[in-house]
Amino acid sequence: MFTRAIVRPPGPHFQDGLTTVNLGIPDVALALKQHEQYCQTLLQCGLNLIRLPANDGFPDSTFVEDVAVITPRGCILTLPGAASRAGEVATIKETLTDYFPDLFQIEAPGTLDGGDICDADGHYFIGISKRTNEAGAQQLADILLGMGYSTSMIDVRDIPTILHLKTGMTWLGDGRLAVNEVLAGHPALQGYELIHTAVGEEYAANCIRVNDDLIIAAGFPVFEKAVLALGYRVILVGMSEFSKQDGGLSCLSLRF
Ligand code: CIR
Repeated sequence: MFTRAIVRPPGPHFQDGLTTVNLGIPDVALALKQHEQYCQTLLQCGLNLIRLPANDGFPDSTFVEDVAVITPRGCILTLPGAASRAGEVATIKETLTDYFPDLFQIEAPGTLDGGDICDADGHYFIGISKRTNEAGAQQLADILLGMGYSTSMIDVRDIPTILHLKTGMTWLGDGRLAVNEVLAGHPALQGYELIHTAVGEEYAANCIRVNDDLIIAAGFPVFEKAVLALGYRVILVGMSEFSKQDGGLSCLSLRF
């Protein structure tokens, strides 16, 4: 059960952040509107919001998910794999310390982005990606093991369409994962019910289950229909401007 979420709006230079996709330059005013719609949705789901101020020194800092991994048993500060993002951790540490006095920390030479971590009810899938290296993944696995959790690693480095593990999969609860085809065959995912995204709807695989609600990106009708048919209470949020910067719904908040 989540009660809180940390969010940070995009700053005036949001369009200067990193991207690997060719979807055009984001409209910052529209991104701000979409961010507010996202915040209102989390409020509607019953969460209290901890709103950090925009930090224009870090154009990707609206993607707060990447700087920490929060579990019910403790919080781990990450060390983002992109040099331009490593400094974001210091800008959120104080806020996290208010809630988690004993923070763990991923340390060099390890790197790790929160977007590579998928919590499936106490089993943590850890993506090894262009951002999360093996040393970072192993440090996190050791910390999670110490907390009594289990982990499995999924290497996505050779999948060009997947920046972070959660670009391509989400834990939906109830033994289910939403997945892109490129991940569906991975041995670590066997035993789960897999909800496949349709061709052309890969972006929809990044969604967020918040207590009784499932927040999905607007504009993916096949996926929407599939999750509605499974009985989820679905809320749609427009994500066009964040998708241009490789960001998905999960990236925009730290929920705990
Ligand atoms: C980046 O490349 O780091 C940002 N433009 C996007 C980060 C998206 N975060 C995520 O998937 N957790």
